[in-house]
Amino acid sequence: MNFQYGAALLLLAACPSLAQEAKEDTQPIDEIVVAGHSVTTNAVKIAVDQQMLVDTAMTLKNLPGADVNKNGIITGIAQYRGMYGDRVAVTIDSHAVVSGGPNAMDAPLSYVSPMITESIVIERGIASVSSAPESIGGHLEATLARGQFGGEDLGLSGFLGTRFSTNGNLNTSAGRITLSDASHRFSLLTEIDNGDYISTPAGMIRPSAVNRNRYDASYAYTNGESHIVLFAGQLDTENSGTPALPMDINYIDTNLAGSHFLYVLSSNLSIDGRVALNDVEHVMDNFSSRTAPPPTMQRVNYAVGKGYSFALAGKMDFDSSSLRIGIDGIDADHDSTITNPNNAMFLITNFSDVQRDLLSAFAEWSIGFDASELELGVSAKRVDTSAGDVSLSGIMGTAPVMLQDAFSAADKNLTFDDIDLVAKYLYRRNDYLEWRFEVASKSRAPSYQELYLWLPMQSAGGLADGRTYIGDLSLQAETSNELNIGVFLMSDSFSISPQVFYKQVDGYIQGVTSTNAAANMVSMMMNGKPALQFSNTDAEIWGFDVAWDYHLSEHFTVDGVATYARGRRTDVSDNLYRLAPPNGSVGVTYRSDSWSLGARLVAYAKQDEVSAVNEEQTTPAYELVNMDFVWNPTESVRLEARIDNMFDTYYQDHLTGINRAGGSDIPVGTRLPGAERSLSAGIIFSF
Ligand SMILES: [Cu+2]
Repeated sequence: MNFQYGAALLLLAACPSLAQEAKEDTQPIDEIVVAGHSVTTNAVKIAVDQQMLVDTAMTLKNLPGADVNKNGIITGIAQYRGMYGDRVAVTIDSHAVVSGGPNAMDAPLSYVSPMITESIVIERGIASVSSAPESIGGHLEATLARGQFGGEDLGLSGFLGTRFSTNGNLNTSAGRITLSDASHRFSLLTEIDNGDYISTPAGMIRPSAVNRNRYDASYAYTNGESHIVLFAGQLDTENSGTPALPMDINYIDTNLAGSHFLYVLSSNLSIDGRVALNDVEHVMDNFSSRTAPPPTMQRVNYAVGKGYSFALAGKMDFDSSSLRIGIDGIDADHDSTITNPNNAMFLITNFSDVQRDLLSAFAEWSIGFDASELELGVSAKRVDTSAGDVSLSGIMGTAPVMLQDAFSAADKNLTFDDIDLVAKYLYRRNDYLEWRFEVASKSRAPSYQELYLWLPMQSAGGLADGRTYIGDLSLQAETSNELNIGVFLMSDSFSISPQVFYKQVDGYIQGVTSTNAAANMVSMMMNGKPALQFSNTDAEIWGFDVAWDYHLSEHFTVDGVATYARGRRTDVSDNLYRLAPPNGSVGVTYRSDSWSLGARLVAYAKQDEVSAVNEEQTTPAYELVNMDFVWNPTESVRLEARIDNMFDTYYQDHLTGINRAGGSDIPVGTRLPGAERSLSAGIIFSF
């Protein structure tokens, strides 16, 4: 605890006089536009619907600090500054989504199909306590493109568009129709994604097909100040490949519904709230999309997840400050069963009646000074978890039965109480210079897999290291004490925004070689290696990221980003698993009134700071060149074309994972290569 207060005092003492150089506001002085994404000291904003890709998570690649752990073509897990998975909070229209797959096959960003997603905003640096209750690794907010309110009379608006990529005959088509006037808005959205196997310079990746439909219907009302939105939606994914995982998606069926509102009571008092529910029914298997193993080894995993999230907050505005107080929570239930289609006796309850309920109360005070802004936040969180008894049948040996008996006898009702503290200070020195200092202590209670995985399995939230894991009922929450310092410098033609960060993570939850003899016996039979048990270790992560742009002339811009994050254990000598290697890009863009043409060089360094305990393979460095062209012949028509990997380079993205699927051109155990030279084209008609 001393660290937080000490650092906060140090921070305040180091800040220049608060009253210096009066300015009207302390909004970010400007934004840097890199590859069409805008970067400020506070946030990175991506216009997702303008990106030609099928997996929205891929928009995170090569943004300052961000990347994506990719286990399949639509199974991208957000990574930010060395953290990923449950550590990074992803919200959709400020609602959390309960994932159904114990291996994160339906990671939150798989719910926002790219052509119907308006934007993703990454909170740069440390997430505010009001953004998401658990956000130790940062926060991303995705917004669906549900259209705008209209004029006095009811009118129709919307779009219809399709994109095609030669590689894998990948097609994404989407449309929106909105009926709206100044106070009512009714919208229907749909996107349909289909594709075959992806080709690389080393051959085809099997299975890498994609079949996904997404639907959303919404109604919104506003009186100009207050508003309410109601929505219902569906995700329908079928037979999609996840070659870095032991099984592929057979189907994912998710229903989503919810509402959020803002009610302005008076000029200085408002309340806002939200509630959303979703349920997921998911089947994956290891034989229908990839080469089937022998009949005795075939598995079907049926998983369901359901739950809801809610929040209620009030905001009071005073002369030069505002106070936001609220509660939020996420209740999630999970069940997962594994069977063998060739053996009616075989059954494992992987997760049984698992519940994880989070409740948080927060207060956030924002104080505006002449040239600066201070935000102080505190949140108190309680996570209650429980699990039912488990069973198994049709399995040889006494070790699994010992694990089952031990798990059934144990107390599985657990409670985690934690407090998060966040302080952010923004200082605008003048029109050309802005500083940002942030300090926080953030926590995360263990995930349900980390606690309740009782039989060694690979259902580890998408880690995809090929190891089998068991949970630990005595796990504690992990706490990250962190510091973030940023600066934004600009002149008439040049802007740059570097940030440095350091996180000390106490109790960092990570698999370590198990000492449980029964678990190790089961694991040895499965893959010849002992199990890894989720354990509290210690770690530190540090790094920097930067975005810059330079306007050569009215039409020509050069821009770039660079990201560096380094993570290692501090209790033993090892590196953290699956961190993006140092990477960066430089692009040049020519923009006229109706068209633009850009070329971008993307470079990733080798990654040899790998985790020994996860048996992580190193990856060599590579460079790629991509080009894109956009033309608006009229206001309502957008034509797009893209070449990815122009020189047909063979490369392996360190975060793409190792192939686990037999019958592919890529040998099992080899890191999956990136796509070969691919041409894409699209047309979008707006009305
Ligand atoms: Cu799955």
